[in-house]
Amino acid sequence: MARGRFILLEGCDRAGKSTQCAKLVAALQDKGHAVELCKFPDRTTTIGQMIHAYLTNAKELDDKAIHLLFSANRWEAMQQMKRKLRAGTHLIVDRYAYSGVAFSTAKGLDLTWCKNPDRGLVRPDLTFFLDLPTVEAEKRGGFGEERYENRELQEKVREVFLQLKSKEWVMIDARHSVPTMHHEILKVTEDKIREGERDAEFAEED
Ligand code: 2DT
Ligand code: MG
Repeated sequence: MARGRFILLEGCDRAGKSTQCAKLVAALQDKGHAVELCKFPDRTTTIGQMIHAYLTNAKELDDKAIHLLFSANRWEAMQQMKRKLRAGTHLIVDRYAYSGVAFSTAKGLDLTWCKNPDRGLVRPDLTFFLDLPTVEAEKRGGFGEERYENRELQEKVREVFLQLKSKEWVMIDARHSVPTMHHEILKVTEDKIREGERDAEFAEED
């Protein structure tokens, strides 16, 4: 059996990541795939509740301490994510370590220091970056409710994201309509899933 694929959607706030993740999960389920959604930060755990308190301004934390909590929130999910991937379940992931590095570096922490705690986490097989100019993000509903949701920081975050970008990233113009983006994301994801299935077949023939 083919290992599940780890599909990551990254991007700035209000780019439509959560909408696209939900649509991708539903479309793959419809086509008969085993697929689950993961979201970071996962606010349901004890660590996630501390992160939530910080993001909603109920709690103050040192920049390095909150960075490590975001990373710990990924590490605490690792065993379960690996088990699911091994069992053939595809994971659609809403934010991951790139967000961790982009936000903390934008706040002024050292880039290499920020990358270190996430070293060794399971790597995505495919990364989409939903790119949206900050002025467009600001026009969308809800901007400004949580910590980090201001133009100055968002612009820096986007710059760091674009600095982290590798040639494997699939760039999605988030100014496009929801269905247009979905169509493209689904097509590239299905190609990646087929590639994984082909690799598994060849491995069996060996
Ligand atoms: P959501 O709006 O997607 O719930 O994110 N963030 C996220 C970090 O600073 N570091 C991280 O490692 C992650 C995963 C981005 C809430 C905010 O948390 C930021 C926005
Ligand atoms: Mg948010």
